[in-house]
Amino acid sequence: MSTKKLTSEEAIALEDQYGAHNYHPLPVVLDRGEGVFVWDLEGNRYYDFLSAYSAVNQGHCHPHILKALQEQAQQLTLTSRAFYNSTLGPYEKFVTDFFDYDKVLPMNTGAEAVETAMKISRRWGYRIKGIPENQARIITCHNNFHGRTISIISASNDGGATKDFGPFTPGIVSVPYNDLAALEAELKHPHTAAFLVEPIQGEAGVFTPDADYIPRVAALCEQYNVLFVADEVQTGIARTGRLLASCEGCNCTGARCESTIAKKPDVLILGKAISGGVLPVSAVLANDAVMQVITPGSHGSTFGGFPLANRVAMAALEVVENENLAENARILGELFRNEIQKLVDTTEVVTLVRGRGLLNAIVINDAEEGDAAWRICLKLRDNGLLAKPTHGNIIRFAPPLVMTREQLLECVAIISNTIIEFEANEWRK
Ligand code: IF1
Repeated sequence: MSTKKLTSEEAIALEDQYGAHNYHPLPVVLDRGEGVFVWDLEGNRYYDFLSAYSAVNQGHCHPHILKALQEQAQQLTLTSRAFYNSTLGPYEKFVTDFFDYDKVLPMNTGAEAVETAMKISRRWGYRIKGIPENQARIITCHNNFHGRTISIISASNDGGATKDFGPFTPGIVSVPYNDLAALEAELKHPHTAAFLVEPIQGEAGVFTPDADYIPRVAALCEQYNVLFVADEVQTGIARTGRLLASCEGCNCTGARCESTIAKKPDVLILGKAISGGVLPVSAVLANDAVMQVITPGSHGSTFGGFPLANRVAMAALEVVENENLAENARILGELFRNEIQKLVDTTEVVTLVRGRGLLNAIVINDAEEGDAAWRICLKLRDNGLLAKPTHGNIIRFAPPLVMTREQLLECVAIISNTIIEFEANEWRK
């Protein structure tokens, strides 16, 4: 590879010519990151308000995580699971203690972890609940996002994600989100193995359910002997102001889970930030009564539980604990929503702000097919802040959790000024 630095224009042209067109990125080419900031090829600095979809909760290139990566990279990177490795046991002990579960099944991407949870659910359904062979059902929610595999998109009602990828995996039913009556009706079906749910729907536009939804979901699942499977790939690991969003109804205040007035998920799916965005690391956690259904040969992955990932994930979780990221997210999140609410009260362009912790979104007063949110994101970029629309007229705001109060207030000013300028110069014109 040549050592000459590309221009942003050249980098975009290369991606356009040689890469599959499965994305429509905001036109900015990132070249370097540190903490809450990223820089483009021309050296312009931006606040990162996406954090790689909440994978970089610990901030870019966190030195504690990079140290673990570098040390382990020089010692041993990959062994497969055909042999034991010296980092896996310590990591498994660490992560199960951290989240208060008996066992973990390590994987790589979020989608793989969701697939793993679906397999665990089906096996549990047959072997423990006694569902007749090949009859197991998994309940999911309308407007969910759990990943891109064929079985996962079989649960999706997003045409863009599903069109012409059929036939789909059977045994998946769907209910409206935040609707306990609809859920209960499906839970009653004796062949139901699991309810798979995001504690907050990210892709749907940071759709935040009623405060008692998740605790009541947990109770209903227990009542009907159905596994409560929480997809915390995006919401987990301090993002929403708690270690886990599905513990919202629970008492614990510390970084680690100390449970519990609320029932924890029977199966917990983690990804993204469990590595601080350094490597694809994901995990499925459950207690022995559930995880025992997984037997040698029934599931695995070449990389799942690899030495590099094990060390990196431990370091990434240490950062979450040592730097009180859950508490910081809770405090800054409240400040952010309060400040942005002042903007909502004075502008016609934004109709509402919602979210929990530092997973927030604003809704732009435009049709879903409109381009106002996209144009605002271009202006935010020009003003030094990167965010991306979801579902057309919604803009998600999810900065790294290592942000300071001063930085957050500076970002609120960028967002407010951008919207005010947009209203003056481009709105309805
Ligand atoms: C893309 C959204 C975020 C997830 C939940 C599993 C996965 C994801 C709750 C799969 C992944 C991503 C992937 C990314 C866009 C994105 C996303 F906008 F689509 F919703 F984060 F907000 N469960 N989310 O959110 O994890 O296999 O990707 O590691 O373009 O697909 P993965």
